[in-house]
Parts: sequence; C-alpha cells; structure tokens
Amino acid sequence: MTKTDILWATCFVMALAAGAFIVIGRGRRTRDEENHWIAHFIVPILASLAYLGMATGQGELTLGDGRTFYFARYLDWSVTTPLLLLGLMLTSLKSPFRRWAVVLGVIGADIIMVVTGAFADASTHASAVKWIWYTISCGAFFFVYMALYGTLSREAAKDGPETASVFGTNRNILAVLWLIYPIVWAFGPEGVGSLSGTGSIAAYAALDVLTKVVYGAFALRQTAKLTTLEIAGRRVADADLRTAPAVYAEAHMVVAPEPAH
Ligand code: RET
Repeated sequence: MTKTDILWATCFVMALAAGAFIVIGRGRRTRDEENHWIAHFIVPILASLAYLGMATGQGELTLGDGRTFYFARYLDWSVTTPLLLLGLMLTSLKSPFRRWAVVLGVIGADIIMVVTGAFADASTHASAVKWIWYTISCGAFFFVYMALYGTLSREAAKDGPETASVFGTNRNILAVLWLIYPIVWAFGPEGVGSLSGTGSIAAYAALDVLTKVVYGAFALRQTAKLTTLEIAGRRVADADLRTAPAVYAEAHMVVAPEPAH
C-alpha cells in the first residue's frame, strides 16, 4: 500500500464511522447522552475531511529540508482532541459549566500540545529548536494527564461508583493510546527519522481509527449503560430527558392501565 492508498482508505473508514455514529445516536435519551454523542460524532467527520485533504495532497507542504509537513493532521487534532477530552470530562463532571475553568484549562493545554507539536514538526530536521518545541508539547500533555488523574477522577468518584468505574476505564484507554502518538512522532520523519514516511502515516492512521472510532463507539456504549442506570434510579431531571414519549415512560415507569372487564 502506498501513502496515498492509506490516506484514502482512512478517509473512507472515518466517513463510514460518522454514518455509523448517526445510527448509534438515534437512541439517545438524556441531555448527557446527547452531549456525548455530539462530541464523538463530530470527530470522525473532521478526521474524514483532514484525510481527504492529505490524500489529495492539499493538506501538506514541502519544507526547506525536503520533508513533507502534513498540516491537516494538526488542524484535525486541534479540534478532535479537545472534543475527545470533552467527552471524557462530561462523564466526570456531567455539566461542563460546573467547573468550566477546569474544562477550559484542559482544552487549552491540549491545544498548546498540538500547536507546539506542529511547530516542532515544521522546524528544520535535527535542529535544537525542534526538540525544544517537542518538550514544551510534552509538558502540556503532562498537564492534561494531571487533570485526568487528579481533579477529574475525584469529580467522577463524587458522582458514585458506576461513574467512577466508567470514567476510570475510559481515562486509562485514552491515556495509553494517546501516549503512542509522541512516540511515533519521535521515531518518524518528523523526529529522528528511523521510521519511514509510509510507516508513520500507517501508524497514525491506525491510532486515529482506534482513538476516534473504536474508543468513540466504546465511550458511547459506556455512557448508554450509565444513562440506563441513572434513568432506572430516577436520577435524571425531567428537563434533562429528551421529549420522546418512550423515554418518559421508561423514566417514570408508566405502566399501561389494565383494560376494564
Ligand atoms: C505530538 C508531538 C509533540 C509531543 C506530543 C505530541 C502528542 C500528540 C497527541 C496526539 C493525539 C491525537 C489524537 C488524535 C485522534 O483523535 C504532537 C505528536 C506530546 C497526544 C488522539
């Protein structure tokens, strides 16, 4: 497979995933479930567009040292990584407005991570400045981890054991998968160059499918499970239920009256 084949294939996978997410989202019952779904649904759409740009050669620039700089990748990450983090933060905080400064802080650190990563990539091969940008990006990434394993874990625990367990699982999967990105980067043509251009594109494509599609579908399923428990425990306010009659019936356990004999 050539680089272009991989980019086209990933573009199609992302578009198909967006279609599948529409189907998954049809059953959303509460405000929380809807918020999650919207965050995860936008991700493969944006990725599909970014891969379309890269497959057609419009999402790249040739640098002075002859390397290809895929700027579309960083445009994609600068929006999709905040959305993925928002999904996770919604699991822990429920309403993002409750601790909005934490939400903004995490998203801000994440955007700094992506933008400084782009500057590192665009820096001349083997220059000191490249690794300075890379280190700053890793620092911002560390801040995201601190928030996920500190404040946000404590908030999830306050909501009860089910939320804490779902948040913990999603947080750990996300933390491990995301850690592979800076490793691929460091060994790829952007870094020391021991991984080929095609190898690094294939690695990012596989990671993007895992973090956006597989993790996204899994996180939506986890949210659906939590929502079912919340509805059964009558922990969802009427205003937060979607107006579908079936949802009201489920939440209030409305039983059809026995027919009169
Ligand atoms: C870079 C290089 C500089 C150092 C660090 C990086 C981290 C990137 C990450 C990207 C995650 C992307 C995801 C995309 C899919 O949706 C920019 C590679 C720390 C963590 C999850």
